[in-house]
Amino acid sequence: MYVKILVTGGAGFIGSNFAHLVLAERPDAHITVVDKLTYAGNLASLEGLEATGRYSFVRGDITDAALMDSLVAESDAVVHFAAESHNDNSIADPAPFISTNLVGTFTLLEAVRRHGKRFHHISTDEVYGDLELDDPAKFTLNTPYNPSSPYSSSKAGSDHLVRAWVRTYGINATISNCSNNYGPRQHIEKFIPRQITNILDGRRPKLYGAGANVRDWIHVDDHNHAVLAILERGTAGRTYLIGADGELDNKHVVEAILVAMGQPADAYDHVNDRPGHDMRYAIDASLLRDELGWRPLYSDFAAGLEATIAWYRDNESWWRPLKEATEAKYAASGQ
Ligand code: NAD
Ligand code: TDX
Repeated sequence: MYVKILVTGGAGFIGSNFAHLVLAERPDAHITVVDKLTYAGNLASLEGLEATGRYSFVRGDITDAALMDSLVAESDAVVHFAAESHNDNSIADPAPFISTNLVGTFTLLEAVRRHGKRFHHISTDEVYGDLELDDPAKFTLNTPYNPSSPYSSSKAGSDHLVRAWVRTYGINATISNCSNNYGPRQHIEKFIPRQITNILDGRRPKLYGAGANVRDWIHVDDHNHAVLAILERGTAGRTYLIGADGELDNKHVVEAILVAMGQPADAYDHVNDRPGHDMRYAIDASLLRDELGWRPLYSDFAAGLEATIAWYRDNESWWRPLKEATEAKYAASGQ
């Protein structure tokens, strides 16, 4: 159990859900969120946490070494979510991905090394590249790193930095590589919330290419319960893969969203494909299940999707200010 937890990137999708979950489920925990509030950060995602009396927010950049040094010094553990997270943005402009994902992670590692604190690094299954559609294999801890995009290569580099700091300096760190998350408070540039808010806004969903690409979907709360289990009970130096056996192709997902929202299943547009688009991701999470006893609570994707649709329907004030700019950016690349 760690009392004072520093959450980097806590105004983003997964980090904000982590802050809500930890403060609800760990009555002794105090969370400090540090976040730069880029286009992806949203203070509205942290509403309600001040009332706990166990939450504070610092606006700051993880590449700011002096700030990270003082925040890490005051904490018992760091859970590092902050990143530039969107593949399409990394293709248009890789520079912030190098700064935040690589230099930012390095900056935190140096502070953790100086102060001897527990560190958990949040990463992605995309570091492994992709699998063929007809391949029965899933990603395991033995799969070689083979990232495809500027985003996934910057995350792969950050994983290597963490492992090197464990081996060379003996820091107390763990890594998790998770598959695609869905749920409330996800930026509407991402696939599922983009399509839900398109339909709510009277626009047609947009499918890249033929839509045969497969993603291994997991609810954000299942991801965060796994992160908490690793933080509290994981073995120092180890990497854990997180996934909930949720493989679906994009065409299936867009059709499921349309049907759940009372539209014809084919009321979507095919748009330009993503350059270098990974075909399939699939996670073997057996270490997490066997060593830590983790199990997903959301085993029914259709039910989790319904709840996510309801959240966007009920929280238009959260996403409405983002919609025009997000769609204008996609329109410029024919997506
Ligand atoms: P997000 O884009 O929603 O949130 C990222 C947050 O980091 C934002 O609040 C942003 O303001 C903040 N940030 C960005 N640059 C910063 C900087 N230099 N200093 C401080 N804060 C900064 O991302 P997300 O989807 O919540 O992803 C969180 C983490 O989980 C990332 O590390 C990502 O690689 C990883 N991940 C995401 C998924 C997914 O499906 N979304 C899956 C696996 C792993
Ligand atoms: O409008 C769209 N239409 C579409 O067909 C969008 C935005 C996406 N797609 C496709 C591309 C992917 O095959 O849907 C799939 C999911 O796309 P994203 O939501 O952009 O996610 P992905 O690129 O798979 O990466 C996500 O999961 C792994 C997160 O954004 C990463 O941060 C995480 O590491």
